Amino acid sequence: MTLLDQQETRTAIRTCPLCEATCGLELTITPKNEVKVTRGDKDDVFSAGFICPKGTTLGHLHNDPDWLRQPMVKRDGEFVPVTWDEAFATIDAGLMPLIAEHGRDAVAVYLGNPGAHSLSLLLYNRSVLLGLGSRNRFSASTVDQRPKEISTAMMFGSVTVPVPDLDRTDFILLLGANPYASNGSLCTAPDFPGRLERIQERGGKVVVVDPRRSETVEKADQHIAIRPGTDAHLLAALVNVMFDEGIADAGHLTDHVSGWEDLAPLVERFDADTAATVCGIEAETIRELARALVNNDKAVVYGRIGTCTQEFGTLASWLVDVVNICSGNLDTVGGAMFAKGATGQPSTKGAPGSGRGFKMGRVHSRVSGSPESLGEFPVTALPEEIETEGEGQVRALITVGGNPVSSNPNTARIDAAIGSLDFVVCVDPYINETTRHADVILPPPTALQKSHFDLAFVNFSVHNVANYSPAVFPLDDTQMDEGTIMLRLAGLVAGGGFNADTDAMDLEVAKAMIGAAVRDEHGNVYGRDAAELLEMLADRVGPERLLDIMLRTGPYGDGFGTDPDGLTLSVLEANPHGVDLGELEAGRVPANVRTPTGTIDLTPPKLVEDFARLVTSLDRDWDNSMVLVGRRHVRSNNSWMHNIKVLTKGKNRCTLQIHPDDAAARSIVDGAMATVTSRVGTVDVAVEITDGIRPGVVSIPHGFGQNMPGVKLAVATAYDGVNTNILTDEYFRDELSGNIALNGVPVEVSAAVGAAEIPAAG
Ligand SMILES: Nc1nc2c(c(=O)[nH]1)N[C@H]1C(S)=C(S)[C@@H](COP(=O)(O)OP(=O)(O)OC[C@H]3O[C@@H](n4cnc5c(=O)[nH]c(N)nc54)[C@H](O)[C@@H]3O)O[C@H]1N2
Ligand SMILES: Nc1nc2c(c(=O)[nH]1)N[C@H]1C(S)=C(S)[C@@H](COP(=O)(O)OP(=O)(O)OC[C@H]3O[C@@H](n4cnc5c(=O)[nH]c(N)nc54)[C@H](O)[C@@H]3O)O[C@H]1N2
Ligand code: SF4
Ligand SMILES: [Mo]
Repeated sequence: MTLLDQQETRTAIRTCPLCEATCGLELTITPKNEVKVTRGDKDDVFSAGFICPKGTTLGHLHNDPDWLRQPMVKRDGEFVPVTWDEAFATIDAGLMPLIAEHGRDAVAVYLGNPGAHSLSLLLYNRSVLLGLGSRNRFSASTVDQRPKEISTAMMFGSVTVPVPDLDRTDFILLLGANPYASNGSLCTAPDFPGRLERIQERGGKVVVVDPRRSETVEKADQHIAIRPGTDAHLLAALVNVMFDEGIADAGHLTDHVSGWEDLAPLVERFDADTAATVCGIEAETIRELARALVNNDKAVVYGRIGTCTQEFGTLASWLVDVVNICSGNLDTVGGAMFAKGATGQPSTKGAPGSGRGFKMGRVHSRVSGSPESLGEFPVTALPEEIETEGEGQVRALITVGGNPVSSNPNTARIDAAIGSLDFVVCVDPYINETTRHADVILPPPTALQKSHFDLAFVNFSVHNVANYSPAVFPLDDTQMDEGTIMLRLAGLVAGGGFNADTDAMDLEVAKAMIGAAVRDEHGNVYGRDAAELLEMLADRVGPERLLDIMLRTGPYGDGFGTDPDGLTLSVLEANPHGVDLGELEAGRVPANVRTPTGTIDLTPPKLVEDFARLVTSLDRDWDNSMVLVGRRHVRSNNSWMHNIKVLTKGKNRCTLQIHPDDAAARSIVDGAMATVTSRVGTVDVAVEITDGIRPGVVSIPHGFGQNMPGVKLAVATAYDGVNTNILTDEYFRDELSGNIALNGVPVEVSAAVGAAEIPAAG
């Protein structure tokens, strides 16, 4: 390296947008704009230097030759690069006649997971949804956390998810979560594993409920190898034991809950012995757990994807919070607590202590009558809406940062359904399983070309912080920023033509946001002159202007000058390592409750109704079948990071984990192929025999099998793997929410006919 190089090499500090842990990173950038080193930012107020293998690859992603830098239009079956004007004109010509003829519901929207990690998408998705005006909205939330959103909204009046107070608890019970692989979810905690280890270092205990001996289990003090899909039974039994032994006590919440008297009768049949048989665990384990949760001053239950994406997902999600309340551990230090995000959330807006509450099922999907929740239908209803003819049939699809062909259940069906559509638009950087069906692909810039603020995850954080990162690299001439893509699409679908005035639209979004803030009589700018406030933001446009409004009117905000020490975007810009807003506070209830009664509803009617299903299931023959569950690996990210060579090298990770007894009974050999069949499909997959999985359970990770015709992911396509969603079943779902059950899927497993040794992935 020459001296000149050294002088011009620069450092960039930014938050990693790849998962929910929100780690601060330090990137060393050469004068040629190459990312030379990526390490954890040791001065980050939250992550203090932590980084995982994925976090080191932001530069690889930025340079991935398969990442599209220019819009693509399909002509004669081939994608050709075009200008943005051509791309939007093609969408205008394809989509608007369909809308004119068949109405707005003929166009469905699917919002994927990266949207929760993108500032621009979080701010501008809504413009597209409003501009389009279709009732057919879908998202990855219903292959994920929707049950938890629904259960907390029913209990607290708005989506208000309590998080485990990881840094202060002395006893944590984790169900269906493997933070050593996932780095945590609905619980934002950089270095989640380190935080768990510190619980043990201070003499506390980590207990994990998981049918597999996961990486988290390996480090835990106790493993409860539950039968998949029976977490709600276990949790109901914990409530049963607490009442039965007379130790249930809501503590300081006693006067702020309703339905307490109804709990014991509700869970009456879930005594420890009965539940133990269903869950396939020891009754005494359940009793000991119940006592430990009550007797420990700082104890908490945390449930994640294994508890959501299963047959009783909403019940399990609800019971996690019920158990926390019954053991006196909700809204207390070391228990389950509420984050106070810097940009405000429903539980910090409007009148403290009560609200309009939550409603779902206000409309139902056309074909199967699946209920709407949070303005969306469950994705389990998407294929039938495309296939079934009649008024309101879905004929076109807009995907935004989503890969439903890979991530949604019953791949064969969703793939054929999307393939049959008249028009498909994808806001997506890759040509993958879903976007190969697109007529037009609108690629966003890479993460390093976008500014970042975790609008979503500050609301699930185990410590209140705020970090803003400016873009590291400018856009290429052929690129468009993601917010502008969305606004232009919004203007188009609203009928404004292919070349909407996005600056004017952006100003309208800002005006609407300020308008709402000055009308909120409980807010910090109530009654102020909206035009004057807008004038104070004159230097800012786009996502930064909206973010500044949210920060300044948020719980720590400067109120546009009323509190000179308050938070603004300028403050965050001056503090690249983040601003520490303090530990989570106890005693947020009842101020953050938004139910009409002002109390936490322990027994929401829809959940009590659904509980009947759980009771009926007690009589099922649970030992009857082999079931499939999923898993994650720290070096992968759903379906879209298998194209990064450094993450995919090493041994094949897309294997069928099976217990030695189950393998022996089927003459299945380690390293050979097995055939797995469900109601909807069959796959042949490489076998990994391990006693780290419960007998009767097999596991395949998702996001693999990216070798469908037309996919342009050079590295991912070459990887030996299968798509486990060929097996998952759109009609095996949590009835209340319509959320998919990805875990506990009944399957049959046998040795593959003519099975050959599978080569290791390169
Ligand atoms: N490296 C990496 N990180 C990720 C992702 C990724 O793909 N890769 N994805 C991100 C996303 S989108 C999410 S939502 C989060 C998810 O984050 P987590 O919720 O931590 O998800 P997993 O790591 O899949 O761990 C789920 C565990 O549940 C277990 N399990 C399966 N069925 C059951 C059941 O019925 N009951 C119980 N108790 N356990 C069960 C599985 O064996 C598995 O160990 O991770 C995020 N982080
Ligand atoms: N069997 C099984 N299936 C599962 C799961 C499981 O545990 N088991 N997990 C489920 C869960 S938790 C989730 S969240 C879903 C995820 O479901 P999806 O969100 O549908 O799928 P992803 O694989 O996350 O794909 C994300 C897409 O976004 C694109 N993308 C990446 N970055 C950006 C960006 O910055 N902007 C835009 N516009 N696009 C971008 C990628 O190219 C990709 O096409 O999968 C679910 N599916
Ligand atoms: S844990 Fe998540 S946020 Fe942290 S570096 Fe890894 S991918 Fe990025
Ligand atoms: Mo997810």
